[in-house]
Amino acid sequence: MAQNYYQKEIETMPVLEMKKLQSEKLVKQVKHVYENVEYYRKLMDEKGVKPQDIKGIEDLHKLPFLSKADLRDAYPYGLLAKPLEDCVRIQSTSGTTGRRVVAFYTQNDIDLWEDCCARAIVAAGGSKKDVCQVAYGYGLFTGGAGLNGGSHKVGCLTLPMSSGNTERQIQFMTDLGATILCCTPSYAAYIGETLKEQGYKPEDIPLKAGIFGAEPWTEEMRKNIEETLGIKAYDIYGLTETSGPGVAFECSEQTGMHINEDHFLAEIIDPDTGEVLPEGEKGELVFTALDKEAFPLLRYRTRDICVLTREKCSCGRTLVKMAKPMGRTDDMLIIRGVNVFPSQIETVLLNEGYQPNYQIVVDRANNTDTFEVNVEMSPEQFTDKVSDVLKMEKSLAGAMKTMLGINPTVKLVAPKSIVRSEGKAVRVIDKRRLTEVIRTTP
Ligand code: DLL
Repeated sequence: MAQNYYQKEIETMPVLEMKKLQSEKLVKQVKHVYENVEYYRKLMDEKGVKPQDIKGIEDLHKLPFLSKADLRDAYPYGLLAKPLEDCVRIQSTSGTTGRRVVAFYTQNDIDLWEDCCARAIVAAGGSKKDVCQVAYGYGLFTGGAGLNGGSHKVGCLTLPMSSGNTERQIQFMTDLGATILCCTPSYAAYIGETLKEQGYKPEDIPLKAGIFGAEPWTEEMRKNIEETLGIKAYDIYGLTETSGPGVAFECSEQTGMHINEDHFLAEIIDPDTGEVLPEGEKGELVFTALDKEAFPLLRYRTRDICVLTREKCSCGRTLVKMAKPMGRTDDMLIIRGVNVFPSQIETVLLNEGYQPNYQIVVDRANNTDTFEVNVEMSPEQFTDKVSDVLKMEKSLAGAMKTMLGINPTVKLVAPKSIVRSEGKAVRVIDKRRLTEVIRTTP
């Protein structure tokens, strides 16, 4: 297959040249961060490292890590490296408790982010001749905004659908002849199923490619989506903290995602010791954002478990590849594309006067995640009057929706009916089996 690139010089740059570019950018970025962010200055001072100690990427290991806990501590403005008047946008995702992750962007940050998404669209065969249907959520979530921007940069006719309203998605897709679909893999599967129910065969569907990410998905799921929609399905990875989608993207080889390493310097570390692991070993993915101005990240611990490889790729790109994320080192769940932490549920329960005795059950029915939270009533709260229980469940589900952004089915259960564990409480029963479960840190 003939290859197209969005920024050929970067995407096919010889590795040594790329490392030189990364080194130059890193030196500048560390200086920018040290001079403009007190939080980083403190972290670096505590570790006894000054900007002049960082002469290139070989010195990266000297820098302290940054974690989601730091983002929470520094919320909302503590990690800003540019004056607010230079910032033009925020995007946001769930934090571990009540505080969300808020990322800031200058216009330049948005430009570079959109370039990353444009690279992904072109790698999936996109060009200005395409009609690109963006069915990721718009708003605070980065999926809609990122792919929308990338699609504009490529010059596709962009359909800014946002997620949901599947009937309308199908109507626009078929009436306007969408050729590229961007959404979560589970939503793609759901759209596929609905099309099938409506009597569409893969050859009747105008799509040729899909760019799916934001949650784990298996090779079986890829095969299923490809067959139902008659497309080639490409993976895309990113996180709000690093801008959003487009940190890494798949090419036609479909054997891992190329990291846009001119912007994001990747490391794999041992999640327990913090030691940097050699290429090919499995560990926690850590990113340093080399160009981000407003919300820069040095050695940000993603909690995603992954492997990097630099094997030659037939697409001609020299960018290092990451495997599909293989799990998390924390207890974050991704339900219907939304990040959910059990600690958020606990916060809601305590705020609403419940004890933190609960269990989350996640499953998948008709390609859609089901999300149930069983919560124990205390003896004082207990009632067997059905209408009262329904009212309490509704009110609790509403509070959870406000915190999480998605609606759980809340079931109140009798006091002491959730099995007590003698060790760690089993808070989550995830029946979807999308990744292996790796829990290294409590
Ligand atoms: O999910 C950004 C995104 C939007 C990526 C659209 C791709 C497409 P967050 O809400 O901050 O950002 O969630 C980030 O989602 O740390 C991973 O655990 C998970 N994740 C993202 N992409 C993938 C993927 C967006 N392709 C968190 N495969 C990350 C598996 C993914 N997990």
